[in-house]
Amino acid sequence: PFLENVVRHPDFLTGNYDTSFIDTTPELFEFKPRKDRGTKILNYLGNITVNGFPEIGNDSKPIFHHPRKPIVDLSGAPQAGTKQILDERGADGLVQWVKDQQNVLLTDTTFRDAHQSLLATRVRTSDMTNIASEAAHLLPDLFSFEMWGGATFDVSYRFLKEDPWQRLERMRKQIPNVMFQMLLRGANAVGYTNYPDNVIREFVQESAQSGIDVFRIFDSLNWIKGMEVAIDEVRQTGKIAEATLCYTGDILDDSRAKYTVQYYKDMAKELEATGAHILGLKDMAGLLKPEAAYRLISELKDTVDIPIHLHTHDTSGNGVYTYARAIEAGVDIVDTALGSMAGLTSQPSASSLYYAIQHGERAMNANIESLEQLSYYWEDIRKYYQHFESGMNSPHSEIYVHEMPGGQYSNLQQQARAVGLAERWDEVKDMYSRVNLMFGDVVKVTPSSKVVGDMALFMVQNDLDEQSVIERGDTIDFPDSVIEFFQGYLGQPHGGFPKELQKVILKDREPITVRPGELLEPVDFDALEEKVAPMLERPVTKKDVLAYALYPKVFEEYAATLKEFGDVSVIDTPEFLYGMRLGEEIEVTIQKGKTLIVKLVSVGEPQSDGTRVIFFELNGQPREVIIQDVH
Ligand code: 3PY
Ligand code: ZN
Repeated sequence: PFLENVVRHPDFLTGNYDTSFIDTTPELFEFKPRKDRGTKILNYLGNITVNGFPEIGNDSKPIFHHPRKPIVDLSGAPQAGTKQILDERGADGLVQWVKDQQNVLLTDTTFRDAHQSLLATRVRTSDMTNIASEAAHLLPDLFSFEMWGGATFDVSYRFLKEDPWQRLERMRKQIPNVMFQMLLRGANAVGYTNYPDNVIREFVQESAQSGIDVFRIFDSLNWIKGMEVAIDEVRQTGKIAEATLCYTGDILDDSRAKYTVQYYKDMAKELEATGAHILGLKDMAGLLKPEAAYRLISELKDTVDIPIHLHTHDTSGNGVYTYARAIEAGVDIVDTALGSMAGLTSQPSASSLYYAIQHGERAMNANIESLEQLSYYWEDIRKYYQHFESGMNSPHSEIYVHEMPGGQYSNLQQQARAVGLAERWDEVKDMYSRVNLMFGDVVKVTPSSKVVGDMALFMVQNDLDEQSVIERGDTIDFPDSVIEFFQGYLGQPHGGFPKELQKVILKDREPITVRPGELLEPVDFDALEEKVAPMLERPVTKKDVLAYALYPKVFEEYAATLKEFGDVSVIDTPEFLYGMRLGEEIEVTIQKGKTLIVKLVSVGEPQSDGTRVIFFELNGQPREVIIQDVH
């Protein structure tokens, strides 16, 4: 099919090509869908209708009304924004532009952290692309859209069975005017463990080429060595390196001497010297109290020359107040989410902040009507994902005690449910803070937060406490993530590891103290490509190979689903998660201009071999598929 595409391409036919033809003509890789695409989709729909979505089960399908969308004239290009400034003036020009702004700038996190923190990262690409053009027209004044990275990468393959690179590329086409921002976990990329340097470098290159402009780079232990390779590579792409310090503890609490204002100032200076274009201050759990924000931002503004970008979570309910104080202290950019996707474990609401600072000296440049209109859309979309809500429905000031990142709360809760600890969730939260102290009071953010969470679950499950871990530790097999952490494979914590506990956990394993990337062999991408090729029914791309390098098993399972059901990202979310009702008729657009009309006619009784025949109409023609009923 590739050759067919080449010889039929108009540029090829007219001789208008050179050796870059293949690189500059991506449509050559868009093959005609295989004939059985419709059948694959019917198989998916039949399967979910009979067996339920793996994490939802056979709940009957709720009635969803059509999401409300703002009426926007999409015929012209959206107003130029930060993307054009970056493209025209380069990274340094963009930084200068930020410094010249009097008003506070906003990053909208609705497409990434907001749903990572409220809905276990489950929002699908189609629900984003369905509103992306409107967002580009309505929010041209944003600093950026945070729309990629963090947990969205693996969750996309693992649970949504869709390609995160496609999300990035599709969104980029629809939003040409505002910078795209991603969260990159330093040497852990978008994973939970350190990767070889060449994986980090290639990943940054590929992400930049696919549309990322701002890389928020952090290390889960605030270990600068773990961020250096990523910062260096981002600078080489000409994009923005937002090197980040993670906030933990409480600078105003004298009894907690480990993470002081001086600690953050020293780190900020070092990040600036390492090449940061922007200093990120990442308050992943929402621990930065309003007065602490005023103090810290004021001191950091006096310490570095680069702009400061603050990220918080609203778990305590104090988020807008924290931002208001940070804005008074001179913070340049803050992260907010659209109202209906804001608050609690997510970011503070953009529209609430709008009113809070409306008549102040640094009011934001946003149209409140636009923010509200887009919020209505997400209010409706959020209902699709109700099963993934954490159940938290009021502010939790206990966050100041357990210190759990907003992005982890709903995910850890889901993990606890999966191992039968749903009833003991309060104990898990309490154990989380005790494990933090056992570990020496560490920065908790992915993946170090996952290690703390894994250990907390493990201890509750096995009825262990601090003392029994030490006393009986030599007979206990600790979770792999905990062992790797104490081996130094996530880097070195500030102040080192608690020695006694480290010995108990490692037994006769030797810890490392150097950067793990110095010990890991570079990945052989050609060898991986050969492994990946047979998994796919299309040519392998660098993106597939990178995904496989980061998550071999997850990618393999994704590829298997792709073979069985085709590209399921084209199915609307209600059907994707809940299947179809008897008599229901839906449309599935499998490619531009090609829409399938699918009607569920009947579901047959189970046969002796456990299968059922499902009767559909596909574009008016009767079709049946046979589904194994797993109940
Ligand atoms: C992530 O790493 O995914 C986070 O959001 C951490 O806060
Ligand atoms: Zn966050």
